[in-house]
Amino acid sequence: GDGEEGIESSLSKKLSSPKSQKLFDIIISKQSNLCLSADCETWQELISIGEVVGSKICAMKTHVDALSFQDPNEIALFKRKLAELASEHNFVIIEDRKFADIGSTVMKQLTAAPFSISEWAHFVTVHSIPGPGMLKAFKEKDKGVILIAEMSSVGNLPSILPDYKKKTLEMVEESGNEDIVVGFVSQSRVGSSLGGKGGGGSATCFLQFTPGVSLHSTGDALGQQYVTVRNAILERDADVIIVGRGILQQGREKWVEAAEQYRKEGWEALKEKLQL
Ligand code: 6AU
Repeated sequence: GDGEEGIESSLSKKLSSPKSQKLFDIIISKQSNLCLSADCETWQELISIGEVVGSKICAMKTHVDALSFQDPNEIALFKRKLAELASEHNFVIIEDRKFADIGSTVMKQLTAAPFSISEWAHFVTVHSIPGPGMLKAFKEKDKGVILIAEMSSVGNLPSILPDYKKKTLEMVEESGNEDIVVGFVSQSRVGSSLGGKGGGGSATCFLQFTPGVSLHSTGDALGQQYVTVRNAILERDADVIIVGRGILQQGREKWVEAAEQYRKEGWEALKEKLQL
């Protein structure tokens, strides 16, 4: 509607690709920059939570190889139901596969049965370690790429190594792959900010996806570190917050309530940051 267009045109920055623009449009129209990290034990549970919180999220992130399936028929059913949910509730599916190999191998991992990731995921996460050649595989399959520039866990090498983040950005720009790179998983800004601070008005911007967000915890026993929703968006410059256990661990009866809390806080902070 008119309201949405008003908000979009008030964004003076240009997004990297039609794919990031599509996600941004969903964020504006659903007033949600919440990506649910649906790290469930079974595919049935993942579909249940999608049904319950689908209206509150702009994206759902999966780890398909961490879900229990009894047989290939269940995988086929899962893929169909997930695609139906995404189209019914208008959210993007991100498979968090963290590809990290040469293009030829990545291509097989992206397409091979039974998961056939390229059939149902809109975006996939990818490590920058192998260099720009592998990006062609994702371009060929028309998948949006979210590159890992920095991680949330204690001692992660991307955060420690000098210039890792900068080189990850340069890799995209110098290889001319802006059009398939939707953004970065990061704990701080990579390139120009979509928000008021930093970056020129006409610069191309990537979306920043920030995991390690919780309103209930500061970390786990295996190295995860959390910041609050407002901290992630206003201090670290996240555009999309990725939340898993912060919602999932509230229990089935509280999934909606918890998702609504993260959506509301996230949206308020995003409006503040972007001065919408
Ligand atoms: O909210 P949590 O801690 O339950 O889940 C966080 C989710 C998990 C991780 O695999 C993922 O976010 N993640 C990533 C991603 C998205 O690539 C990067 C990172 O640095 N930290 C992180 O937790 O599914």
